[in-house]
Amino acid sequence: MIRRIEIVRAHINLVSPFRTSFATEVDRNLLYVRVVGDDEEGWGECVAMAAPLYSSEFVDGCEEVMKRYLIPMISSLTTAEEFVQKSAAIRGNFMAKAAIEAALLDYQLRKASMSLANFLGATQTKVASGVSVGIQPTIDDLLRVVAEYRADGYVRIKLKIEPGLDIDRVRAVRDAFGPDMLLQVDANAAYTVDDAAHLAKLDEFNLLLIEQPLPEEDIVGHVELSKRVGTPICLDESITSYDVARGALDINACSIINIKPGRVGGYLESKRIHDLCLSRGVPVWCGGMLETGIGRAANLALAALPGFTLPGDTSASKRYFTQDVTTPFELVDGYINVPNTVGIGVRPIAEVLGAMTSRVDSYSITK
Ligand code: OSB
Ligand code: MG
Repeated sequence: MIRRIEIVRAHINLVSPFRTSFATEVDRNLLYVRVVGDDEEGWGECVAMAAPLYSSEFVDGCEEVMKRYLIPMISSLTTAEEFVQKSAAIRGNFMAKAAIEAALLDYQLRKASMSLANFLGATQTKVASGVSVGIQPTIDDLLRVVAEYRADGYVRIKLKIEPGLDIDRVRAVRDAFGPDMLLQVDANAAYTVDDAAHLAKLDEFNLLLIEQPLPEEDIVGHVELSKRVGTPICLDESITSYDVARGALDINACSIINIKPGRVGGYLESKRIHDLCLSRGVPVWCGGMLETGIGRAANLALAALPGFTLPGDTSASKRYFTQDVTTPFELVDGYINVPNTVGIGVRPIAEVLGAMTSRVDSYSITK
């Protein structure tokens, strides 16, 4: 029986600033959900950023939605599946819902002695890892950073781009690392459909994909862009649910999807999107939101499903943090092992989390 839900607020620094077209992140403002039962507990990580710059959600807003609307929906016997059904009445707020769903899943799967990977239908025991490279001050910096990640063993490089820091950056990396390196770009919605001819200049670099070139709401713009650019278009921000994914594929807005559990409201919804894409032969890959080990563990379980045929942004802990909150995830020959014990397979290390924690709020479950 679930006795209480805790919201744990904490802080962690990134090993280096991460610049995208929308912000420069130097740290993570963390929110964990802890489901505490009689003899088991479950953990989930909220992926929302401190400010609503990637999507409309932000971490303090997620906490407010959790405490006012989502936690009151939970009773002592609520399952993750029931929570997803009930919380559908609350519109949007995917990242807030996903963190609670993840904690409930971890809790119930631990009680059932099953791993999240098995529960979701994983077919791999390790997943190939890519790395997302932030916008660097200069091309020399970029080449140095990419060389370091290649030396670490990352099998795919993703370059963040924005208008003015795009074609030349990609050309420099392609020239330096050769035609065989798996390479893709992510614009985080920084362009408009009028930039189609400009983005088509990326076609000569044989990229795996261009991720989210246009704004979240401009799904129809991506249809037009897909016709004018040869490189496959992949959607990230725009795909907020199974229904949106189905519609985007129906109208040919994209040919690849980045699945981020936080962005679509959870692992169960992610699985549905995966199954849809697998049935249609559409490749998917697992995105990231600079998660610590709690969110990373669950993402690795998802990324082990058979439709995840492209390397994800599931990088090793040390790419982000000097000391992760869990046992660190490590890259071995370009792969990261999928946790295969029970639930998400990891727990925060008490002393590490304790030192990072600013506040814990506890909500008793009495119904
Ligand atoms: O667009 O994929 C993105 C990080 C934060 C917010 C959005 C994105 C990203 C990344 C890094 O690209 C993914 C990761 O390594 O976790
Ligand atoms: Mg992205």
